[in-house]
Amino acid sequence: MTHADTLSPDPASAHSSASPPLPLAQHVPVFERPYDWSAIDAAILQQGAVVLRALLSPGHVQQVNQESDSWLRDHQESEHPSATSDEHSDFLGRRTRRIHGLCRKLASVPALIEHPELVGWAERLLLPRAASILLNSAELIQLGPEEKAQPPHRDTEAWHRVERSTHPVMVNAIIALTPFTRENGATHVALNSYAWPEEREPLAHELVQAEMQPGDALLFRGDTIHCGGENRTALARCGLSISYCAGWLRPYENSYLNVPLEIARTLPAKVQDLLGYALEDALAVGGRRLGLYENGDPRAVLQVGKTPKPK
Ligand SMILES: O=C(O)CCC(=O)C(=O)O
Repeated sequence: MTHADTLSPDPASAHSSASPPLPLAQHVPVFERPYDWSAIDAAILQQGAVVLRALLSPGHVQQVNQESDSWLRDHQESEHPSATSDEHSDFLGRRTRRIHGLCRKLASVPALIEHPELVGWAERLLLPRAASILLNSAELIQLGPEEKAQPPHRDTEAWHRVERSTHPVMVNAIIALTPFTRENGATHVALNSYAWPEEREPLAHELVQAEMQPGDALLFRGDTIHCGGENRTALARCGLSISYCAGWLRPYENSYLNVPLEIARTLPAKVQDLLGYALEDALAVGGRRLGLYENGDPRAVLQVGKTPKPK
């Protein structure tokens, strides 16, 4: 099965001479509260990305910012990319600080990981390709002054053998915790790029920036080409990326290691599921079970006194 069999056509090339080509969207589609989720889902599936105004309240944003500022202040030497290669460190950004393991570092984050609107959205987009969803990563991104633009990429490149299709296998929500502006590196997005051939790279005018106010969120399919922009200001641009993937994929963030079992035990049940303490059970649709603990349900390990011991 090729991409062309399954994906919407490339709007720049798919029209015959009889019908004029569709103009490329100049802006990421924007939705205000009350959200029309069927229109939002359709826009993301068809164009790749949307901006939601005011997903989080100002109070919520303030709480996350207070917690992350305090963590970053108390851990000056950590949370810089200590990536596996120079190339990867360049990709992550030499002037960018990234916090992982947020469930053990920032008290407000578990509620955001299980945010009903985000989880509902992720399930609607991902469950056509899986029996369950997982947290792919929860990452606080502080893009520092003078940071360079990231190379455009698809998050799904991580799973380079998985075919792109009508539904993605991963979705990402980047929540603005400061303004996201053209000058400070608002995320660039190539709309419709989920349907492009692998080798097609975006032209400069095909990358549109998602300008946002604190509390707004950029929601996109993980196979949409995007990148952090260049920060030409003296202040950091801060965002919280919460991404989800199909339950049969290996997530980007290793939550079993980043969130120790004794902390996982204290988290809400839905967050535990999203961290991987639930089976991916595809028996009913002709698949198998994944994520077993001692041949059974991994939830067993969450009971106090059930610390895993080698037998
Ligand atoms: O910071 C951003 O705007 C995007 C970050 C991103 O795409 C990444 O780190 O992979």
